[in-house]
Amino acid sequence: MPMTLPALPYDKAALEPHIDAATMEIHHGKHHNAYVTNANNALAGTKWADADPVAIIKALAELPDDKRGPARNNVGGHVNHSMFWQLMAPAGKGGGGEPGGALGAAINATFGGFAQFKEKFQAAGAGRFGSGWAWLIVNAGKLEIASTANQDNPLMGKAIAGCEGTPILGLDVWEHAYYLKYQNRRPDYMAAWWNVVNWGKVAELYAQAGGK
Ligand code: MN3
Repeated sequence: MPMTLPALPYDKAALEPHIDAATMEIHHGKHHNAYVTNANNALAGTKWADADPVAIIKALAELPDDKRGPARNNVGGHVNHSMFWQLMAPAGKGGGGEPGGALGAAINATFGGFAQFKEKFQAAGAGRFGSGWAWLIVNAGKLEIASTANQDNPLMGKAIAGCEGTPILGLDVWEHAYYLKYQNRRPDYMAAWWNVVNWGKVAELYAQAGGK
């Protein structure tokens, strides 16, 4: 089956005031939708047309030369955004707070505490020049913070993305993710975003990724 735009798991206004409804509507309905359309157009008629999007971005090296760039950008964009919506929830209703359990313990052990983790994660987002993503990944069972350019994803591997591992948390730092409400103030957007992070989902991904 070709790729399809997944529905948002909450109303477009549900993340207010941290992420505004107009941004969510355009980000999901226009930007994400364009990645889906462009990905399907690029891969139509190839054996990759009906493949699992995650499998495609893990296998970019195997794609025909003329499909690799479009797939990197557009299947990457589809995978990244499909995950991003799931990683958020309305503040106080699944969003915000601090991670507990094995994930909370691993964050404390790896980064020295939740506050230190947030600081390092935001630094990765602030340090990404232009467009890209900040990530918390599991690499060989260990937590790492990374960032990628454009729609690259750590699952693409080090040679392409500059880092490798399984992402369990990702923050979109493209201007389209925050410009309507925050204009040039990316740090303010990143600081507000913690109020809507769905730590239950992150913990689930941490367990699936073999975090320990
Ligand atoms: Mn985006």
